[in-house]
Amino acid sequence: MNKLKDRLYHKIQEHRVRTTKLLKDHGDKVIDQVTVSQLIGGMRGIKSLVTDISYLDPYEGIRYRGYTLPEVLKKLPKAEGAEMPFVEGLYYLLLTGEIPSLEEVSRVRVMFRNRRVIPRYVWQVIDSFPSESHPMAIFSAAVMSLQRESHFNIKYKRGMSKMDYWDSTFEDATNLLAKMPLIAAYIYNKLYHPEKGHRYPDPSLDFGANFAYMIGKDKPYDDVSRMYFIIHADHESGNVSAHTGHLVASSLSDVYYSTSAMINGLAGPLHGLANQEVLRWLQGLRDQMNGRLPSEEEMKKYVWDTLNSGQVIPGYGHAVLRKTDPRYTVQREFCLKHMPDDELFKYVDALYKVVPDILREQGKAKNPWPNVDAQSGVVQWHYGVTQFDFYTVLFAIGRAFGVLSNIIWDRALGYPLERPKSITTEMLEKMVQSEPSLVNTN
Ligand code: CMX
Repeated sequence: MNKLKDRLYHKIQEHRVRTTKLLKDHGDKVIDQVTVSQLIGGMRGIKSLVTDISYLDPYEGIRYRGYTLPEVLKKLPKAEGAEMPFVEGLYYLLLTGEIPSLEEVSRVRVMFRNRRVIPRYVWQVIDSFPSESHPMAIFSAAVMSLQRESHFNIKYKRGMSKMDYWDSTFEDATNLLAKMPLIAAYIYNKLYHPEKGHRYPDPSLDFGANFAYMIGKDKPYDDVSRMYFIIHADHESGNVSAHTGHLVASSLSDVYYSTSAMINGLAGPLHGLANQEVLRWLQGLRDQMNGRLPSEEEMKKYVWDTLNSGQVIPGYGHAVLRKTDPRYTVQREFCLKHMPDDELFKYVDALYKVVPDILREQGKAKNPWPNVDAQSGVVQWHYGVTQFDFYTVLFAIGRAFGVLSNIIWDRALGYPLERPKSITTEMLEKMVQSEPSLVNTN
């Protein structure tokens, strides 16, 4: 067994006892109540999932394994001269809850490097897509096509103990994670730089630096990649992409099916695709201004026009957060250091000054503050990744770390098939009439 897997197994054995005890001693304890508005309103806030990989506090933002993002970025080992840590170290942290040493990260790097081989049929699947296809559709299909490589499926068919599900899931997850940047880079080069062709990975480079190399970007884009993959990795289990991955995997579909489904959920404009929408919306403003920076009044008018036409302001608001997203702040600080004079960055910064007040005045959004997507496209644009429909693919690579770490743990702890109960509107109407306490909105 490799060192990471060894450590993970140790953690799993410790944790199984806790889950078993909770179920055995407290299985009937009530944790939450459900209101009618939650039932009709997308299940907002109902405590109905368990994960130890990350926790999202509405005011503080995300913590991975108890660490805030600034702590994660500070504590995880870095390459010499790098500003951002190795993404491989994040995988170790998400899986085990421990900050790895440089040596432990080196071992994970070798493990990823040895799994970078992509079967030829994956390139053929990508090549068969029309060039106008959205990169998220191509990415999802390419991941899906790898399904025949699943170790979990082979072992399941042969007959495998439930206690061992996590092991082959770990193998599948690690294989897929190692391959995702290569697939994404191939899609990028094919769609946007066909004249340059495919670039093979550089075995000397880490996850983030190799991705930068494969899409032809110089420093500091290696740090941009690392930052991007790390900050997008997880946002606890209820968001659409994480929940989709978990749900699909709960039927014992393998990680290829689950990750492809996760990518499809992320591709919606209310979720990961918002990073592309922000850029599209900002371009609209820039076009109206003929390239000059708008005055505060002009900016306010653009925001109000968007709202009055019934559209949302992309990159603002959140289902859980009630303050500025720390993922926005991490990127903003990177921008202030590396690109303070960037024109788009100035637009985004100017928007930060006007949008929250307008959303408050409109009175609909519960959270008027920016989320991660308000800032991330600007960083990519600055370093020449101007094809904004590609941004969500980058988000998906990062998100796969959290989703796959969760699926490994789901299997380790024997989480069952997910199956909430639904009722009809008529039943609901009858229930609220006969049981007034059910409509208590406290
Ligand atoms: N602009 C305009 N209206 C907004 C808004 C925004 N940025 N954010 C919320 N609202 C509106 C909602 O559309 C809703 O309106 P209705 O009552 O007419 O349906 C109302 O305010 C209440 O919504 P909420 O409870 O504050 O927010 P939700 O939990 O329903 O939705 C989210 C959260 C993110 C979908 C929403 O804020 C939004 O659409 N934001 C813009 C898209 C975006 O940036 N998405 C990315 C989120 C991060 C990510 O997942 O990547």
